Amino acid sequence: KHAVKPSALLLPPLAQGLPPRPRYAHKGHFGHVLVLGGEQGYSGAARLAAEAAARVGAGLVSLGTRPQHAAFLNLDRPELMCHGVTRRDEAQDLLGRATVAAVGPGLGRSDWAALLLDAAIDSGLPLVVDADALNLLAAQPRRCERWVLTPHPGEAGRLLGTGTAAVQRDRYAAARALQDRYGGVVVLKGSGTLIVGADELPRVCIAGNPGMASGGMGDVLTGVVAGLLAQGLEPLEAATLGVRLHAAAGDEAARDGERGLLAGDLMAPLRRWVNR
Ligand code: NPW
Ligand code: AMP
Ligand code: MG
Repeated sequence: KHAVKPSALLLPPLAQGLPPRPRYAHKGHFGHVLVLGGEQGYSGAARLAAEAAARVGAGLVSLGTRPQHAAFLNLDRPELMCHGVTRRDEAQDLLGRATVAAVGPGLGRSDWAALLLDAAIDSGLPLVVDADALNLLAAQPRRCERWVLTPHPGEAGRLLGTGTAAVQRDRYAAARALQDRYGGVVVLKGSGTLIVGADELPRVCIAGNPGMASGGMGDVLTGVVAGLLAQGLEPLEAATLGVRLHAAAGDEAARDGERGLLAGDLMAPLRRWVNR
């Protein structure tokens, strides 16, 4: 019933998604990612997503976060532009300068979080929606064709109202149901990540490893997909290539051992894989 297209298992070479950079290139050619997230206690998630977007080649990366985080979040990564956001017009101002927004890493579920998600949806930009933005979406379902949703099985269970176990019993059916209900492209994460677009048979990524079962790993994937969208890839291609780059980087980083693998360890391998 949920057959996988045989060619899905024979995905094209990793580098095929991104052309070589022209000699005359400047940062404006590679898009501007805005990451929205980083509630008190979870600022690291937004920081990881932002660095990952930069590591796969986005021209510019900004962060919109709680004002108390803006001053320190880019101290060890000054390439990132960090802004405190409290009001809707401040979010709109940042969104107006971005080409892609990634909303959700460490976002929390407060009124502030809902304000940032609403502003991102209303911006008309291509979006990556992850983590707490998915939990907000589960509470107030909406449909959009411009977004890539990246739920783990727990978030998928909330989005479908079925719980984690039902999602894991039939991951193909769950990914398809998510796409039917919410639109766009759905990435159902976990071992054997599925990528589903409208009218498409699911694509599956069998790379990656259990070392990647550690905090912040999904936040890195969010940044990777956003960084690829910023460079002009279509949502389904950005999601597919993003999942594969993330898994390949995770497998390279796991050469030092699966246990103790940290999300930040993927940054250097990501740069190598995106340049292959
Ligand atoms: P169970 O227990 O099996 O029913 P949550 P979160 C399930 C931020 N972070 N296979 C599992 O459910 C994020 O960005 C910040 C099966 C599990 O207990 C978010 O904003 C960090 N089940 C926020 O924290 C680093 C699976 O989901 C539950 C599964 C909350 O995000 C950490 C957990 O999910 C984090 O990224 C699988 N493969 N994967 C930082 N450094 O700032 C997940 N589940 O309750 O949505 O919590 O994912 O930690
Ligand atoms: P999150 O739960 O949002 O932090 O996302 C975790 C990320 O790590 C997703 O991209 C998962 O697919 C990946 N991941 C976690 N555990 C595994 C595993 N056992 N095998 C492959 N990938 C994994
Ligand atoms: Mg996550």
